[in-house]
Order: sequence, then structure tokens, then C-alpha cells
Amino acid sequence: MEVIRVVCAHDCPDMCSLLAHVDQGRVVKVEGDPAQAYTDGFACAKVARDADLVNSAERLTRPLKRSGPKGSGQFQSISWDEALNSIAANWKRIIAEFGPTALLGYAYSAHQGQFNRGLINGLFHALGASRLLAGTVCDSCCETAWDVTIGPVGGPDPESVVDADLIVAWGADLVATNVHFWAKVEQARKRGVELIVIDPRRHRAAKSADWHIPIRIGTDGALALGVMHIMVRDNLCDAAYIRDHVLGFEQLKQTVLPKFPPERVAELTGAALADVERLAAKFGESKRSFIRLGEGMTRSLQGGQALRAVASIPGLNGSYGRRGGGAFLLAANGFALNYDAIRKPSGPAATRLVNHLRLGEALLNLGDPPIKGLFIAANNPAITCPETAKVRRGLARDDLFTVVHDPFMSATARYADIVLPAAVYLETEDFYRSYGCYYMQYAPRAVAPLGEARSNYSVAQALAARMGLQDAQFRMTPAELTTLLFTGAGGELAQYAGVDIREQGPIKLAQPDAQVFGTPSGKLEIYSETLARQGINPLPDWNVELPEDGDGQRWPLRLLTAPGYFQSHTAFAGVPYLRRREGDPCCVLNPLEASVRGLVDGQAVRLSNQRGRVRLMLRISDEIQSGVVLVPGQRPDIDDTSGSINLLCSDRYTDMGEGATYQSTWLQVQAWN
Ligand SMILES: Nc1nc2c(c(=O)[nH]1)N[C@H]1C(S)=C(S)[C@@H](COP(=O)(O)OP(=O)(O)OC[C@H]3O[C@@H](n4cnc5c(=O)[nH]c(N)nc54)[C@H](O)[C@@H]3O)O[C@H]1N2
Ligand SMILES: Nc1nc2c(c(=O)[nH]1)N[C@H]1C(S)=C(S)[C@@H](COP(=O)(O)OP(=O)(O)OC[C@H]3O[C@@H](n4cnc5c(=O)[nH]c(N)nc54)[C@H](O)[C@@H]3O)O[C@H]1N2
Ligand SMILES: [Mo]
Repeated sequence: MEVIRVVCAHDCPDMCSLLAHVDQGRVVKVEGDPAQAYTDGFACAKVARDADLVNSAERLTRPLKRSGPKGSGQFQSISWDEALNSIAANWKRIIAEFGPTALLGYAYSAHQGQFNRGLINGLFHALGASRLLAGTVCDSCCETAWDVTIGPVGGPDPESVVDADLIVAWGADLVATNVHFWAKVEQARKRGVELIVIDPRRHRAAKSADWHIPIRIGTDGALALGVMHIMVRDNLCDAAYIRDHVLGFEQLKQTVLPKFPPERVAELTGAALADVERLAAKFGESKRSFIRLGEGMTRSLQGGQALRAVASIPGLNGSYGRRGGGAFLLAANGFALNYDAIRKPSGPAATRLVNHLRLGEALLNLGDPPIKGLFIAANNPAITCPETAKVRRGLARDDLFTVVHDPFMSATARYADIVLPAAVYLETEDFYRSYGCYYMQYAPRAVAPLGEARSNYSVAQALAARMGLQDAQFRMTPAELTTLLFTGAGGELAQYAGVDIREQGPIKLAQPDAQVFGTPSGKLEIYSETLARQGINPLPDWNVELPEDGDGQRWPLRLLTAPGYFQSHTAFAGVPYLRRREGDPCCVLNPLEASVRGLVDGQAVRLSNQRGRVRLMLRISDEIQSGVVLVPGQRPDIDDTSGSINLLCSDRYTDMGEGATYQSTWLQVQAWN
């Protein structure tokens, strides 16, 4: 038995250091590596099962070529040479006839290693293909909102939460998506620090919090502005901090806050008036309030301004200036690495952009040239992308040449002309840096890839060679690519340039106690000139949902999509144990909503709106309020009547960052039949 130090590559903020136990070339167990203080020797329930993921009987082991209609899932095995030659020949044909922008590389985040994630983007960059505006399905709205308010910098060290005097999980189910942060929160609570959860759902973290404030979906902006209204009214602000570090406080105070007296805020959010007052008083008393900003609250039409409003609060009480205080969204910006060397080797400075969440639209309606060649890796848009019916109609186009690289026969792979078997992360070598804490680590592979599976990075290199690309990156080993990544790295990272970090294990980047603002003014920009120039309200505000949007009048229920505990999107769908733990794909209604519809727990129901319908099992629970239907996770179709909840979600954008608006979906729930 051998124990190999690796890193979890799943799309998760924690980025665990792991120990893979290997017996005769087979991973038999995966557990947390105690050598890393944040992830602290424990793995989540999903990753603790990653031996089952690598060894899953459902893995693809050979390249496949389509032998039936698109979407039918009929394939025959071919060799890698045949597959790669066919891809190169098709791409060359497409480029000759339509130009390189008729190609689209649609790769995303299921492997968080820098090379297995980035080099495939580098390939399409060098080819001059249409460029994916990636991450709009996920974090582009919250990131944009953060960048214009705090700047393109990381948040506080999440480990500093142990020094907070008040902790607020605002739109984040920490037990599901951030379990190592949750452990630090629990440490602080042992000292008597209070945890408040602000979330429409009484999820696991909310159940064990000191106080849960269940607000209406999409009303966070109103609540945050109401909190600041009271802090100003009651003189609970840190005037010195505001004078030195905050831009736009006076404008907010004069023009926006008067619109949000506590009575109105209570009415808008559904929170009790006394609770709005109490929340504001808590922030007002606090010197080190730590807000964990969740992405969930930003996935609706006013998501960007909501995040800006919430992130302004620690500026008013001065918490940004002290260890243990502030607001945490992401850490990725804290690593100033030479990413361009991997993602943008050669290739034109700019080409046509395609928004990640509008794949369906791009495949069906983009012209001049239309998308003719599509390469999908490390994401599963036939399930996870909004307007899924459009996505699938696009993928079904006979004149579209589609390649999907995946360890499993995903719903998307069924539409491919060629499917390539992907290695899973335990079979790959890579360098990692977290997006939710300040650790980085190099990891070897634990075992060789199953069957003929290949890593993302090696597929990018093989295709680059066949396409005649000359960039050295496409011939480098992961170790050489790491050297390149650190070339010209800034700040504390500079000390690792030219150093072999392969054997070093987890490395932590120290963070300052006070938040550094990377905005043009160097301050917390409650007022953002950057937004004003884009024609967006430069001050955080909240409005009643736009009148041109008729959906809210037309359909009685609003959708809440929240992460699954035992599934992360569809990435663990190939592990039967975790599928069972998560249970059948379901939706949740409050007992009142179920009873007016005559529905009972466990029955099949139809969720529908003008975009389509989905069949799910009903669960009845008061963990959500009336007027809402909760759908946990995005689950693969189990048969041809079920479907992805994204069939019902539009591809409309958020107020900034062109992000997805899953939470601005309205629908009806009825008995199935
Ligand atoms: N309704 C609704 N939709 C959502 C969300 C929501 O909250 N509600 N959340 C959104 C968010 S935040 C995100 S990030 C997206 C996530 O959606 P996706 O990015 O589509 O993620 P997954 O569904 O996990 O799909 C990952 C795919 O990559 C494959 N894979 C795993 N490892 C590797 C690898 O190393 N190489 C290759 N080539 N493939 C690999 C997996 O088998 C799987 O098929 O979904 C978005 N969609
Ligand atoms: N187990 C597990 N872990 C995961 C994932 C997973 O699917 N499963 N996904 C991974 C990925 S790709 C990402 S991007 C991160 C995302 O992780 P988070 O940043 O935590 O964001 P979400 O999971 O989208 O949403 C979290 C919460 O937002 C709440 N919410 C929704 N709308 C609103 C609203 O209007 N107001 C408020 N206050 N709350 C609202 C939901 O009820 C939910 O509890 O997690 C990662 N980790
Ligand atoms: Mo995400």
C-alpha cells in the first residue's frame, strides 16, 4: 500500500489536500491530509468516496464515434489515433471554409488544476477560435460586483473567521458548499460568537445557526440597505473608517438609504420588523463582523447590486479594517500568477465572444460564421446551462461537429460525434491554487488513467500537435508549465519563481489583517464610477422586479435552486452510492402550497412554465416558504420524462457581469399525469 499526497480538483472553494491510498495501481481510499491546516485532515462526504469515482464501472475507457442519431447515445469504439485525426481533419475543414471563429472551445471547471483546466483554453486561443466568456453560469455576476466594489483582489483569509465577533452566512449553505469554512465557524462559536444565516431556505447550516432570517428570494439588496439605514439613523457607523476608506457613503446616505426605512424593508423581504432592527443593531455593535458572501444571492436579476449592498456593510462598521472582519467571496485574485502563459499562448488579442450561459442561442442563432465545430470538456451543458431545450436543439444540429471529453457518458456526451474518455483528477498531475482559501500545492497523479483515458492537458497537447501549433506550452511537462506559471509572478509568490515546489506539499500565502481595496480610488467603492461609465447605477439600490417581466404575474411559484449535499452539479453522478444518498431528483414545496394543490409527499409532479416541463418527486417541508419551489442540485435525466430544471430557466442576464438568473424563474407545480 502506498500513500500519495494529492489535491482535490473538484469545483469547490475548499481545495482539500488529500491522501490517496493506492494498492496495486488502484485507489482504494481517499482521505483528508492533516498537513493542511484549513482543510484539516477531513474530506467531505462526496470526496471521501472518490475511490468509487475513479473505479466506477460507468467510466468511459475508449474513444467513441457516433453510430446513431445525435442524442441517441449510440456509439462504437475507435482508436485514439482515429479520433484525433478525425477531429483535426474536421477542424481544418471548418477553418478553411468558415474561418477559425466557427470553432468554439467550451471547457470549464470540473478539473481545477491550472493545466488541466487552462491548457485546453490555450489551445482554442492559439487557434483563434470564438472565445468562451466562461463562468457566466456560475460566478461572473458576483465577481464583477466584487471587483467594482472591493477591487480585483482576494477577500480576507477565511481562517481569520475564528477571530470574528459576529459571523453572517449571507446566501451560502456552508455545510453543503464550504464545509471546511464551516468547521472554522464552529470554532468561533465555541467562544460564543453568534452565527446568523440569511437565506430563503432553512438548510442544514441555517438549522444549526444561532439565528436564521428567511427572506424572500432576490430581496437581499433591500435588506442590506435597510440595515445601513438603521446604522446611520442610530449613529452606529465608524465615521473615521468611512472617511479614510469608503467612497460614496454620503451619496448612499442622501439618495438611497432614505428609501429603505425598516418598515418597508420588512414588507419587501418578509423578515419581521423587529428582526431587521436587531440585525442592524448587531452589525452596529460589531467591530469584526465576517460576512461569507454566497453566490446564490447573485443569481437573479438584481444580483450584482445585492452583493454590492451586502458588501458595503463591513465598510460602515469598519470591520474591513480589522482581522476577523470583512466580507469573503473568493480568494483566487490573491494569486497573481502568469495565467496567460497557459491560457493565452499565441493567438489573436480579441475574437468573437460567446457567453457560456447562452450556448443554445449561439448554436441556433449565431451567424457569420455559425458555430460549426464544438469541443466540450469538464462541463455538462445539456443539464447545467439555462434554456436547456435550446442547448439540446443546438447540439442536435446535423451540421455541427461536436467533440466531448468526459470520464463519463454525460447527457452532453450523448450528442457528440466523438467522445473522448477523460482521466479523473487522481489520474493526473497538476498544480493547484484554491479559489476559496490561500493555499497552493503541486500534486502528482495517484494512479495511471483507467483504460485509455487521457487527461485534459494531454488532449490539448495532442490536438495542438495535430493542428500544427508551435507554442512551447503544448510540448511542456506539468513541471515545466509550473515554472512558466510562476515566471513574473507578483507579491509573495515571486519567491517561488524558479523553485521546484513539487515536493513541498501545501503552501499558504499570508494575508494582511485589513482588507486592501483594489478599486481605482483605493477605497471601498459604494459609489462606482466604473459602473456609471457602463450605464449601470453607480450606487447599490433595489427595485421592485421590472414591469416588463411578466413571468412573475403569470406563474405562481418562484424557483430556488440550491446545491446538492451529495452531488456537486453532475460531477458525482457516476458514483452510485452518492446518487442513492442524494435520493431521487426532487423538488420541495411548503405544506401550504402542497395542500392547495392537493399534492402529497412522494408523488411525481410536473414543474412547468412557457419553456417546458420537468418531472420530479415531491417532498413536502417547511424548510422553504410559501410561494417558492426548491429544487436541490442539477441532476441528470433519469428517463425521457424527467429533465434538467434548467429547461425552465431563461438565459437572461444579471444586472452586471452577464451572469445567469436561475433564481428569477417562475413556474407552476401540478400533479404529473
Ligand atoms: N439551475 C441551476 N443551474 C446551475 C447552477 C444552479 O445553481 N442552478 N449552478 C451553476 C454553477 S455554479 C456551475 S459551476 C455549473 C456547473 O455545471 P458544469 O460545469 O456543467 O458541472 P458538472 O455538471 O459538474 O459537469 C462536469 C462534467 O465534467 C466531467 N469531468 C469531471 N472531471 C473531469 C476532468 O478532469 N476532465 C474532463 N474533461 N471532464 C471532467 C464530469 O463527468 C461532468 O460530466 O452549473 C450551473 N448551473
Ligand atoms: N456539495 C456541493 N458543493 C459545491 C457545489 C455543489 O453543487 N454541491 N457547487 C460548487 C460550485 S460550482 C459553486 S459556484 C459553489 C457555490 O456555492 P455558494 O457560493 O454557497 O452558492 P450557491 O450554492 O449557489 O447558493 C447558496 C445558497 O444561496 C441561497 N440563495 C438563493 N437565492 C438567494 C437569495 O436571493 N438570497 C439569499 N440570501 N440566498 C439565496 C440558496 O438557498 C443556497 O442556500 O459551491 C461549490 N461547492
Ligand atoms: Mo459554480
